[in-house]
Amino acid sequence: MCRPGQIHWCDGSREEYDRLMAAMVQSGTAVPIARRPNSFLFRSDPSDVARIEARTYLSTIYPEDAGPTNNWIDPAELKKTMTRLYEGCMKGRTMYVIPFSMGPIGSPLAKIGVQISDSAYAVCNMHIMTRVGTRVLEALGTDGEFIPCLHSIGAPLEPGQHDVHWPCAPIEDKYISHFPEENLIWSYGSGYGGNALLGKKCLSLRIASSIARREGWLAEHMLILRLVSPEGRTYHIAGAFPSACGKTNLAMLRPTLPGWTAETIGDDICWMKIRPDGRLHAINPETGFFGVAPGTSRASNPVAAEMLKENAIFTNCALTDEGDVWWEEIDGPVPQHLTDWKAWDWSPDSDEPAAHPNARFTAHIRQCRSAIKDWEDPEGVPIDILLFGGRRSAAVPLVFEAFHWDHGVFLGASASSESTAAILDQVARVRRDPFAMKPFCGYNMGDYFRHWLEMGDRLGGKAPRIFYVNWFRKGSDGRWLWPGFGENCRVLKWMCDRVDGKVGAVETPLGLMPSEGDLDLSGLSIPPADLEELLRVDPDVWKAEYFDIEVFFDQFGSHLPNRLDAELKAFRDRLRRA
Ligand code: OXD
Ligand code: MN
Repeated sequence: MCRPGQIHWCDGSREEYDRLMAAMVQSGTAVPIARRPNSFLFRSDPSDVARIEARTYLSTIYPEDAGPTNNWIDPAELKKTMTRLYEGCMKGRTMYVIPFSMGPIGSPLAKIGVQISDSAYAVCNMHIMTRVGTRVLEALGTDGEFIPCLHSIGAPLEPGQHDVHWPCAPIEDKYISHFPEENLIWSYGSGYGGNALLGKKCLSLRIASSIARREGWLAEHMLILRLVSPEGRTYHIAGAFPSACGKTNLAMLRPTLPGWTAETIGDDICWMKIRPDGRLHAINPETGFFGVAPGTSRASNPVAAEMLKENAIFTNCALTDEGDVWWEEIDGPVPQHLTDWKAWDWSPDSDEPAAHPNARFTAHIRQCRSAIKDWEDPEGVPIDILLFGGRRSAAVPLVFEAFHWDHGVFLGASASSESTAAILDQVARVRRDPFAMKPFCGYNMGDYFRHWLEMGDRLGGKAPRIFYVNWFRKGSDGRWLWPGFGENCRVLKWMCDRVDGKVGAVETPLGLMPSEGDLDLSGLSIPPADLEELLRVDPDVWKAEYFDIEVFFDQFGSHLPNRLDAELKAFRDRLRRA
């Protein structure tokens, strides 16, 4: 169907990576970064800079199975449209066959995929983000199960036709399609990130969440972190936050409290299964980080800054005259001249940022100084604490704990975050992003809530405790009230103390909050008024939130579990009494 010029079976070797990179440097697609050994910059087409939710589809026989938060097209119709696009789409290009494993090869939690792609950029990124190559084929054998992933950038090359530096299809021809009833992924027209690295959002979240529902486990948009107390007690934390809310920074946390340490397990995706000990165990199915570059610095994330010194891929970052990558809020003074992500001259007077706001880095987990040693451990880690949250400049306090599992599911289901508007001074818009899974849930979100409730029933007394956090509350003067980053360990410590029954809590309409003095603020000079505001619950503001949640839940109709409706009513009653 795709009619490629040639076919290349990926063996996953270093030599293969180097050869593909060298060819992309030669063709002008990749720019070597002089200041960072074995690192390369890619500049995408301006139409192809992010995941495109409007062109992402969940194609099930019945629209109800995709639910109101997904774009639905009938599978027969979608396949017909896409088959027409795929006809001859790889003409003049190489078809790469990429066998890959999400999760350690052979782990009871792992899943194998085979991606077919005409993008060498996708192959190199997959090398970093997943386990690629011959050893995966060996594990698959002749009768193993795999998830087929078809990807084309949608830009055939006719003989003699000049190639562009980032070929892709126009927006209206881009399709990122999922057929969960067949465990099948078809992506067409985009070479960027989650649209092209099909192991990530497409397989590990959308398809995996639908498999997980059938098989009784969880595939989540969560970071995974190990926290170790000064006494050597280990806590494992998994946290769901929408994109660009600090998951990578939290995953690479450097605790400021003396004696506490943290280790990184994953920054984006978490697969959790109930193991024979009755607890929820988690693995990170990925092997690398595809992180947002702007905002990353030695101050905000020293671990990431060090991780990116070599062997990294950069996409849509700016370039300095000295031959280094640059992005907004990186360390040091702003250079007087840069080459921006579109390869144009840039100066501090320019109206637009030098790096695209969704510019990315790709780096392997073995380069991450804080990564756990046993990141290949097939058994995963037992989760003690689950976090939900988002970016909210008002209303939502720093931290509160769910009263019980069903309430925790309610907190996840009603989670919200602000997307700061592109236009300055426009009021930030709040969007409900349940479990940070709105763009990634592979089935009806109402059924997803039910699945979470049922997982709680199975876990019983061994269920992790659930907390909600907001690092982003601002004062009336627009200042961040909480220092964030490494100081977030103080909030996590309170959670650990709650798990161990060491501290009490105050009951509020939202949940259980720290009693005065229970948050360890030693060595931190935070004005008492700021702390008060950080933990304030305003019942009037929350009445408006309540109505917003009610409207949001309404769209799920009969798919909304009664138990979640009961939690909503209990919340209303608590607000009435407040
Ligand atoms: C995202 C990502 O957009 O991880 O969530 O890339
Ligand atoms: Mn993500």
